[in-house]
Amino acid sequence: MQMTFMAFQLTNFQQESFNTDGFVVTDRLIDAVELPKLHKAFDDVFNGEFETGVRPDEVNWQQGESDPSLTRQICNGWKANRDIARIVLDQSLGKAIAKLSGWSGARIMIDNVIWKPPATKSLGFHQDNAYLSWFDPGEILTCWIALDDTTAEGGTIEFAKSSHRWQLGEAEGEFHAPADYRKPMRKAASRAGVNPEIHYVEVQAGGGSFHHGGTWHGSGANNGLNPRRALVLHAMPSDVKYVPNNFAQGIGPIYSRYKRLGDNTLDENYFPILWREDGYRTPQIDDYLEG
Ligand SMILES: O=C(O)CCC(=O)C(=O)O
Repeated sequence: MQMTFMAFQLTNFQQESFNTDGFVVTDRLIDAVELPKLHKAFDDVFNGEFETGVRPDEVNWQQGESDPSLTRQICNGWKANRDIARIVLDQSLGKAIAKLSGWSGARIMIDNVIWKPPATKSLGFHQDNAYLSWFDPGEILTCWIALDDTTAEGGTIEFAKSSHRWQLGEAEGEFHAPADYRKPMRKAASRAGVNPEIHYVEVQAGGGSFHHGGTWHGSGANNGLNPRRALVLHAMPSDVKYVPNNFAQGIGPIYSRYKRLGDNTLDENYFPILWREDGYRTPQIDDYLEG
């Protein structure tokens, strides 16, 4: 059974603004009715309660153990919690991502579960594609879904406009709580001879954005009064392959553990295909979502 509940539809206008700016903001990616379940899922995974019994691939923050001044982050929450999985494995989001990027299909690379309570610190600017030299092609396209109303003051995600047209730089700087979260982006802008123009994604809960893997993005401290939670789907082309010689780079050391011996194709158990133009979607996704 297909579990699509929102069926996001991309418009031509959205495609054009994505091509020009390297991102596009949209008012509605998921229905408001989904939000309470997702807020509960966030409570659970940051409390170490993993519905499926599987620990996410990266658990960077846990209640009672971790620094409360940091933005909370977990990667691949979909393996631990089916309410998270229902969103990040959604077919219509996979289709929109493939269309925006011109790929014949899209599969999940990782999700990112991000929770920035009031008074927590920034996340450093980066280009997602700078971390992917162990994949061919090393391309990501990201869907960022706000689970709270977002504001610049509250530390929403921000983009440097048209920065996907600047050169792809080296991965540099801290992701969590850097002293100057925009510094690597400013250096890149200066190399490109550009005065960067920042766009803040200010949307109601359930809205969000898509961004190109070359687009510089990050987010400031939460200086507001409300939490800022976001669920992030990082997708890559359905026919991507491993580049084993580059496993030591970027996030390769974590995700290369899913490589099959003697085979550079990616295993659909760990990187399911969300949508392909020939109609294929990893069939086991829907069994998994039903529990
Ligand atoms: O939510 C944010 O502030 C940034 C998220 C992000 O950069 C990511 O998921 O790669």
